Amino acid sequence: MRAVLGAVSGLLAAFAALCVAELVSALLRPEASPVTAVGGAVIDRTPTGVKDWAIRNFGTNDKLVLQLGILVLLALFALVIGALSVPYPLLGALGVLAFGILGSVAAANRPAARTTDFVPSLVGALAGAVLLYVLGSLLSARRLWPPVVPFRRTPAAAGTAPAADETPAADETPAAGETPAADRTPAPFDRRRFVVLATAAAAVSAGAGVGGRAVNASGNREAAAARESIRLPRPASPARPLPKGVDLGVKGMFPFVTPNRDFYRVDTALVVPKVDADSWRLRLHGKGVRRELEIGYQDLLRRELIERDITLTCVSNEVGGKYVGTARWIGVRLADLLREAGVKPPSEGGPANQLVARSVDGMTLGSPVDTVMDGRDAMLAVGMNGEPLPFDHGFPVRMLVPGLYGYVSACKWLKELELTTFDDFDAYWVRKSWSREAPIKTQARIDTPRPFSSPRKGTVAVAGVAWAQHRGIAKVEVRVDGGDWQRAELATEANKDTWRQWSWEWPATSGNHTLEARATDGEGATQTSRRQGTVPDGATGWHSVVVTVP
Ligand SMILES: Nc1nc2c(c(=O)[nH]1)N[C@H]1C(S)=C(S)[C@@H](COP(=O)(O)O)O[C@H]1N2
Ligand SMILES: [Mo]
Repeated sequence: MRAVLGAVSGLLAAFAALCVAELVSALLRPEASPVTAVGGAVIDRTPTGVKDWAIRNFGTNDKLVLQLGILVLLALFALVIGALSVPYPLLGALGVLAFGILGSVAAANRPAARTTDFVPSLVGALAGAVLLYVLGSLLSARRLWPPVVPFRRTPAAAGTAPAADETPAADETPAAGETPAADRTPAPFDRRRFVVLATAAAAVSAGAGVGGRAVNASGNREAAAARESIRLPRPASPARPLPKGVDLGVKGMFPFVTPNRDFYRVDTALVVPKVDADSWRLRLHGKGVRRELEIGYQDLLRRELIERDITLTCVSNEVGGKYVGTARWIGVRLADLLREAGVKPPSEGGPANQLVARSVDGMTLGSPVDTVMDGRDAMLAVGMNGEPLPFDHGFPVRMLVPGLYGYVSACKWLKELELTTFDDFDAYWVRKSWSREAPIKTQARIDTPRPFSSPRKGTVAVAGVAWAQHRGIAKVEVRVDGGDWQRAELATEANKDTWRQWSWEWPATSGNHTLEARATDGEGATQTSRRQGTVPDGATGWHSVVVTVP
């Protein structure tokens, strides 16, 4: 019974620790809360294979799954140290502290950590440790500390009075005021006191937790209001209006332009950074920079803005996957900024071949300088589909380089650009066994019919999208059950940096059928049939879909 109550006390102590830490981190910095910090540390240390698997299987929910996992482990640990706290209250308290120190160390070692980031976990753990010590002592029917003036000076009591809480022998120490028990049953504990204390602690903790949430929510509301008050200027170089035929309008297809709320999200941020645009600064420096730049958000908006339709793709996108989307972006031409700083690409004799983008959350992404400056619409984007960048997609400023996978180009929450070499610096994902350079691979995806669906006999529209950013799509072919390749109809091309819809009319006959699609890019290269996983530089192979026609 006491062990069970002890375990409950452990849970309560963990809850108290988390709630107090939540409040403290809300006041200091939301990213420094223990679960976020430990989660971030886990993400950074997760083997690439596992991370890639998680991204593929849990999608944007991978972070939720991770945080729930951490909470479950924490709860198990809390149950154990709680049970231990009954004979050994000090041990329980030390257990809570140890966990708090883990959180502190994790928070202090995050890439973009501030010096005070260790505080929330530590303060939370102290609160939890004191609580477990007190509850454990109550359950052990033991004095919290040796009385200053002993109640009685009987020889027996004097011998055991300084009841060292950590010695198990003290278990038999009678509580104050009781006569030493002759039998070996543990002294009764004060149930009422335990219940009152536990309830009060739970209530105070919940209050702290709710308070922390409220502080966070009000911070988020302010950030959202600040973002909503921004008016983006009209771009000097607007996007070409979308030709009528970019959307084939086939049922079951995704729209040509991906709405912001449906745009895939891939990043390592457990707490989305809420950057204040007014105080945001971008620093540009490094090898071959003749004039270092430091500019603010309004400086960027005052520059000549370009508007472009660009399809972004994640290297973790499996064949047939959904980590790809198209948006109309507004931003500043990156090459102009680099030229202003006196940067020359290696092809013109410049010393730096890698442009490293650094985010406010400590992420680093490296792009080839030659690619960024070869005339394509590489940009520092401020707008996405007619609004300032959403927080999830990098507000206030992110980088985009058409034709490169996101992990080597699309830094969100950007704060620094550094010119260096690939020999001198490995960016975050490169250290995790992804390739240094990663142009997007040509892919065709079948969006309709859906896998394992049962389309009706007769004419069935087989349709989807294909992409080969900056090379363009020249041809898409479909085949049924390994037969001859059939040329699909292509939608009008918006530009060669965007995906292109395609469709083919299939005279479907009864039975099980395998549909396959392959694309040929604007340079005449047809995508390979060789199946390769996403690591190290993007998946290859033909997308295939199996259907049953009744
Ligand atoms: N700061 C930061 N920027 C980042 C990432 C990240 O983890 N942190 N992930 C990159 C990856 S892998 C991709 S595919 C794109 C995804 O951009 P999106 O979430 O806006 O679709 O952002 C890139 N930029
Ligand atoms: Mo990615």
